[in-house]
Amino acid sequence: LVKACLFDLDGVIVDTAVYHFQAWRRLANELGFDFTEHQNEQLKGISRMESLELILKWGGVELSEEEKLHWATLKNEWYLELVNKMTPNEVLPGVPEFLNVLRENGIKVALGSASKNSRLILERIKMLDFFDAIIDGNNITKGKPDPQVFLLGAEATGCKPFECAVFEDAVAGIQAAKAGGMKAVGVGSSDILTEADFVISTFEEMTLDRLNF
Ligand code: B16
Ligand code: MG
Repeated sequence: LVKACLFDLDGVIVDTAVYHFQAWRRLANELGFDFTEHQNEQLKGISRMESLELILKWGGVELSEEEKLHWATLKNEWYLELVNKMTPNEVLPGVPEFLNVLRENGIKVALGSASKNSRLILERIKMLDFFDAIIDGNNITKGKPDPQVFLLGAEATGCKPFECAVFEDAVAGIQAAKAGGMKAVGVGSSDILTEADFVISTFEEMTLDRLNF
C-alpha cells in the first residue's frame, strides 16, 4: 500500500512555468535574442543553472562562469517579483482536496521539487502546512532524472521507495520516480508522459483507490 505521496511543485501544485517563462524571456531579450514557449517547455523540472546553459546555447551566446551567475541571479530576482504576487487562487484544481484526503487517511505528503524557491511559493499559495517534508533544489546535488530528490523525500517521510507514489508533470521527473523504484503518476498528457504508471489531467480525477493499483 502507498504510505507516502511525493509531489513535484511547478506544473503539479501550481503553474509557475508561466513566471519562469516571463523571466527567462526577459533575460534572453536583454542578451539580444528571443525565447519561445516551446523552448520553455523543455526547461520544466530542469535546474536554474542547467536552464540557463540551454537558453544561452539556443541564443548562441557564450558567457564566463561569473557572467552566468550574474544573469542567473538577475533572472531569479525578476522571477521572485512575479512569485511575490502569487495568491492561493493559483493552486491547481483539486490539489487541496486530494491532499486533505491523504492526510485524513494517514498518508504522508512530501514535496520533491528542483526549485530553490519552493518554500516561498508554498507560503504565497498558503500550502506550506500541507507538507510533512520539503525536499527541493536546496537539498539536492543531482537533478531529475536522477532519483535523489524523491529518495530523500521517501526517507524524510520514513517510508520505503516502493511505498511511495510520485506526482510529476515532467518526463525527467517520471524517470526519476521510476529510477527510485516508486510508483509514478503523470500530471498532464499521456502522449508525453508515456513512462508513467498512469496519467491524470487534473487532481479532480484523483482518488485514494487509484493509488493502490
Ligand atoms: P528555481 P519543479 C522546477 O520546478 C521548474 O520546473 C524549472 O523550470 C525550474 O528551472 C526549477 O524548478 C528551478 O527553479 O529557479 O526556482 O530554483 O517542477 O521541479 O517543481
Ligand atoms: Mg514540474
